[in-house]
Amino acid sequence: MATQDELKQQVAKAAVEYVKGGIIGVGTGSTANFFIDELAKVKDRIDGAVASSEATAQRLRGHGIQVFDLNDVDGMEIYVDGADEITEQMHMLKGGGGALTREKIVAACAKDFICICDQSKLVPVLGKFPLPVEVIPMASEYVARELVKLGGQPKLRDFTTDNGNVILDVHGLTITDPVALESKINEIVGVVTNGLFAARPANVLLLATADGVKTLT
Ligand code: ABF
Repeated sequence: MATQDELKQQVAKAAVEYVKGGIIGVGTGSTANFFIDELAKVKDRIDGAVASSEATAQRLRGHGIQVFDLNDVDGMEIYVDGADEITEQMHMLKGGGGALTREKIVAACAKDFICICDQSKLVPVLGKFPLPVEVIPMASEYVARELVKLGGQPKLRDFTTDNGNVILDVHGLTITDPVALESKINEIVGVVTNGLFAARPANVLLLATADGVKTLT
């Protein structure tokens, strides 16, 4: 039976099929890292990449892939990234790695979001994985109180984002309407972004299973 890392590698290889050229948006996390390693093998096919975190930028550069500033790029055909949870409706919960804001920005500039996951990430309802919310540091206590009113139990992560902000991980949510909750949390003053990627869901889910990589669209 394949290990979780082998599954991640399989799905990373499958994602390379979607790389046709131009500039590629690249996510963050262990599955995205496998994708970067596979992307390096076809780097002559592309002009470069836009990274969703400093860690990803460093790994891309380490492979000799040119990293572009998002402001120097008109748009991208694809953004490839993992998720902490995803539903069959393609709604995602992301940000366990703390890069949610840049991930959402880079994803917004891409025509298609290709989500790469192993089968453990596919869930019927989002929320078992704590929902990350990036917050301006001075607002963290206020935002935490507002999140409690929404039924969550926020915990401050011991972490500073690439943008110099903090993250509240919200436990105890059963997210039956991710589109509505994404917008509601974003309306709290002091919130930069939350880890629900539902208003802009994935276009393609490549899911590594024991029976091979499945494609959901
Ligand atoms: C990024 O990486 C994040 O949004 C998500 O938190 C994480 C998934 O990491 P991994 O691929 O290591 O499980 O996509």
